[in-house]
Amino acid sequence: MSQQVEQFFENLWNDYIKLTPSAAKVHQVLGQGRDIINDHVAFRTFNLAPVRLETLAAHFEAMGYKACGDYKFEAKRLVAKHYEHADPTLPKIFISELLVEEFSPELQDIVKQLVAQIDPASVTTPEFMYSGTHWQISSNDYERLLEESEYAAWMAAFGFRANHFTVNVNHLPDYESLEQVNQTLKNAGFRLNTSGGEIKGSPEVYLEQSSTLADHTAVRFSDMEKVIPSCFYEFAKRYEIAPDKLYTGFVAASADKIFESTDARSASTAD
Ligand code: OOG
Ligand code: NI
Repeated sequence: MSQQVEQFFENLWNDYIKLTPSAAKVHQVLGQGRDIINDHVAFRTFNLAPVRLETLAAHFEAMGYKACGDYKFEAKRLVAKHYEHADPTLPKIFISELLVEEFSPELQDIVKQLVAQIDPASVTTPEFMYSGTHWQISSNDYERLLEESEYAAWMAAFGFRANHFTVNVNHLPDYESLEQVNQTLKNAGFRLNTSGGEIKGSPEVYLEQSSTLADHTAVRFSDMEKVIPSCFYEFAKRYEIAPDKLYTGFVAASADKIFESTDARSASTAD
């Protein structure tokens, strides 16, 4: 892996753990000081120029990543793609984007005003992927977005950065199953996302996933500070689709529930 790519992922990680202090603790609890291999990193965006999924993906394509899978989330009004690299030590990349035109005129207005404040030149450098917000937003507008789309509200508060990293459980030396990983995390005091069950997916779909509920962090809105859910950590175990060949895709039905890890409301429901 080139030094530039290595530096990119280090900067991305450092930005992520600033908002997600529990991620460092996850590494300590599961890795006991050893290196952790990440299965993937996920990003979010809006389907508006200059920050469309394809534009952001170009940074990864320049690093040698190739587009591999397409996903659609009807209820959340999102689409996503995943990207893979020939170097197996590099994480897969999952990028989703909100279909802004499918929401109310009010949501569209708020989101368009945010995106209009981005300097298009800033999007052309890879640093954009951990540049955060490029705008001011009031707590009222945040609440207004939250009513319609938790995803839109998260984007408005946190902008462009890793939404989560994902521990590759196949590479964790001390764990055979995702249940064991979950139990260790719960014993250490972490709260898991229970939407769709603690474990999403199964060996039959070649992928099992779980995630923590997002940390909470203080965000400065234009009128006040508010403590809201930031980023989370995910855990993925992959199964063979052929001898010695692990499944490398994602599972839309499971991903649909993973999105809810940043939803403060999912902390109190157990469906
Ligand atoms: C992405 C949720 C989906 C996965 O691994 O299926 C996902 C997000 O919350 O932005 O990460
Ligand atoms: Ni994920």
